[in-house]
Amino acid sequence: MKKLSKLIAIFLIMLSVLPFTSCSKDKKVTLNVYNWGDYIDESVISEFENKYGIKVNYETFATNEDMYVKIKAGGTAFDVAIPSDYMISKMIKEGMLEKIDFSNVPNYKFIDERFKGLDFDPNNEYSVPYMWGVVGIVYNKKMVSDPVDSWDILWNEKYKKQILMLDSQRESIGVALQKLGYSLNTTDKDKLEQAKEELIKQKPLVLAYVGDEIKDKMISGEAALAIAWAGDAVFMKQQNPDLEFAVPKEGSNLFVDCMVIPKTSKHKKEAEMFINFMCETEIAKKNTEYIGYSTPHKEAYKLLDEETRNDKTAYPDEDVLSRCEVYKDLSDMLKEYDRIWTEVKAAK
Ligand code: SPD
Repeated sequence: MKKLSKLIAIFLIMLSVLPFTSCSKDKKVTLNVYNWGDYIDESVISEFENKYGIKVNYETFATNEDMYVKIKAGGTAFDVAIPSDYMISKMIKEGMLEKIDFSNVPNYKFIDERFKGLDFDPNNEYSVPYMWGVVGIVYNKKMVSDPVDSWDILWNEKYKKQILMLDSQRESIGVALQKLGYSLNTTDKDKLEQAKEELIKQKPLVLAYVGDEIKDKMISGEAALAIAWAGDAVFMKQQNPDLEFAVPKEGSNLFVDCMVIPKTSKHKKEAEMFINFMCETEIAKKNTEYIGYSTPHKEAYKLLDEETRNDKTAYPDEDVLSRCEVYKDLSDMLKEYDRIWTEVKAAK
């Protein structure tokens, strides 16, 4: 009996020291990172893993709304996410984001002041800008004979079934609102209803509502016109010189996508290490060159080749920027946007 209790005691001691033995020495932290599709040079992820001995579980989303739903559901404990302006505002209001300890993100100093203190994070507490850009129309010069300077062209019968719209409610409803001369942040129900009617009227002309597939379809000449984020337009123009990009005279959207730490994070320190790493000059340059979007990183920008720095698609002049609006969080009105978008998508 004595022998048995001695054995049990040894077994219990072994169990208690197990977590501190070799097994745990090899156990790596896994960081869950959630980003837009086609929005990173993936070699950067391996560089981070090798440098810090942290494993990255990398997942992608297609719209801010998809990202929000998944983080809210809490199925995956995301440590870093990269939403846009208005969605960051919404997540802050709903208590979904951690405040960042900026003493762990010294490379934040490289971010251009123009992208700090913006409405969605006025005191720079929750977000670190990653990329920015404007929305416009990418078009094929060989297929489009009319001037491309107004959103109206996306309603021109001549281009029936040659038009691509973004499968993203803020972008598509925003374009319809600006076509009508309204702000893309309107919360006026009557104006929103008019925008819905415009989108329904346009539907027979639309070849497809797309996300990242827009690039293949425009590069291959399958479509003539598309709403596009400028960074994607940079990439498309490189692949097909017949493509051009324009920001309509009625105005457009300026977006800022930022790195944030959701409250679901179990590894806040490592999340801050990741964000800081993404702000290393060489890493920011690598991502910018790879994806084609506009960098808010002052030093990375200086290292880009002259042609890229002077590309007006990625870095538009002040006259273009001055007619662009940043999306605001529309709080309860978002339900209206959801309803309108559902009705547009369901319309025959
Ligand atoms: N490949 C998709 C990259 C998306 C960039 N962000 C878009 C901002 C939307 N407001």
